[in-house]
Amino acid sequence: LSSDLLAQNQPYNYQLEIPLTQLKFDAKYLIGSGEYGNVFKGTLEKSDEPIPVAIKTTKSNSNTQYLRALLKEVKVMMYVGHHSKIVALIGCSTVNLRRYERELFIVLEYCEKGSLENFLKANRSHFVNFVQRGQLQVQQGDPDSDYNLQSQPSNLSYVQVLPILDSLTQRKCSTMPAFDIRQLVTWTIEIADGMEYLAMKKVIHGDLSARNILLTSDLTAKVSDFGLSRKIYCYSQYTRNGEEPLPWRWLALESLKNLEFSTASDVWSFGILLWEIFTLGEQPYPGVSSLTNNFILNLEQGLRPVLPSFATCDIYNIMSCCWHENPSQRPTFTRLNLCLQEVQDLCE
Ligand code: ACK
Repeated sequence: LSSDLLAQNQPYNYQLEIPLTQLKFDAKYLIGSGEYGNVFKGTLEKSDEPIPVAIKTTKSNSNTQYLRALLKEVKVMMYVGHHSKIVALIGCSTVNLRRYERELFIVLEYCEKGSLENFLKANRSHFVNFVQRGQLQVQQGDPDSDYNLQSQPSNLSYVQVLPILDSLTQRKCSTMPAFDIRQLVTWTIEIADGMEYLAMKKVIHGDLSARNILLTSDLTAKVSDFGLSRKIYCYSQYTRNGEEPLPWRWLALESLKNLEFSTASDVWSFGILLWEIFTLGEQPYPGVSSLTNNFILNLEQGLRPVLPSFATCDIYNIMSCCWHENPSQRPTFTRLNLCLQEVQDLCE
C-alpha cells in the first residue's frame, strides 16, 4: 500500500476545507444511501455562481475506525489530484468531526447522469445492436455511413427492454437518443484512461465496477469511489461478521482467497466492468446467488463470464485477458487502453 502510506503521511490540506455554511443541501435531494453514509445533490455557494456538487456524508452512528478509514480515503483523493477521467474532489468539511455528531462531508464534482450501471439499465431500449455472435454486422447499402441510427437494421437483433425507473436515487431516468457499440467502446477507453492515471499514481481502486463509474452531462465516464483503505476496512468486517457487502462478483481470485489487492486485481475488476458494459448492465455470474467456496473453486478451475450479447470476439478477448489466474500475466491499463483504441478504430 505504498501510495496509501504516501498519501496518509501528507498533512490534511486545509485549503480544501469548505465551511459548512457554503454547502446547501437537504433530504429531498438524497441521491444515494449506503450502510455508512448518504449522497446528496447540493450546491457550493462560494461565489455568485453556485456550483452543483455531490455531498457524501457519514451517518451519525459511524464508528471511529470507519471515520478514520474515510479520512484516509480523502487524503488519497487529495494525493491523486486532478484528472479528466476521475471524479474530482472539490473539498471537505471536517468541522463536525470532533463534535458530538462526528460528521464528515466530502464534496465531489457532480456527475449529472449518475452511475454507469443505472444509466445502462435505464437506457437499454435506446441501444442499437450491431453485433451478432461476436461479429460486428455492418449494414449494407448505405454509402454515407456504416451505421444508420435512424432505422433499425431488420436482420439484427434489437434490444427492447423497457426503461427502469430508479426509485432509489429518485433521479428521473436519464434518457438519450439511440446509442450503439461506439458509445460503449468510448466509455471503456475513458475508464481505462482514468485507471491508467490511478495506476501511475500507484493508487489501487479496490472496487472498480459500473456502479462506481459516473457520467457527466456530456456522458463522459469518470472513475469514482477509489482509495482502498475504507474498502479494506469494510471487506475485513465482511469476513468477520458476514454483514458487509463484499463485491465478490468483481473481485480477482487472489482478492477472494487472501484479500490481496493490487493494480492487477483492479485489472480483473476492469474485465468484469467491460462485461457489465457489453451486457448493458447485467449482473456478472447471473446463475450464482452468493459467494461460496465452491464458486472460488470453480474460478480456480477456469470458470469465467461468458461472451456478452453486445461484445465482439475482439472485445471478449480483451476482457478474458484481464481474468488471467496469474496477476502478473494480466495486461496493464496502458496496454488495455491501446487495445481498446484499436477496437474503436474498427468500429468507426
Ligand atoms: O445512479 P446514481 O444516481 O448516481 O446512484 C448513485 C448514488 O449516488 C450512490 O452512489 C450517485 N452519485 C454518487 N456520487 C455522485 C456524484 N459525484 N455525482 C452525481 N451522482 C453521484 C450515483
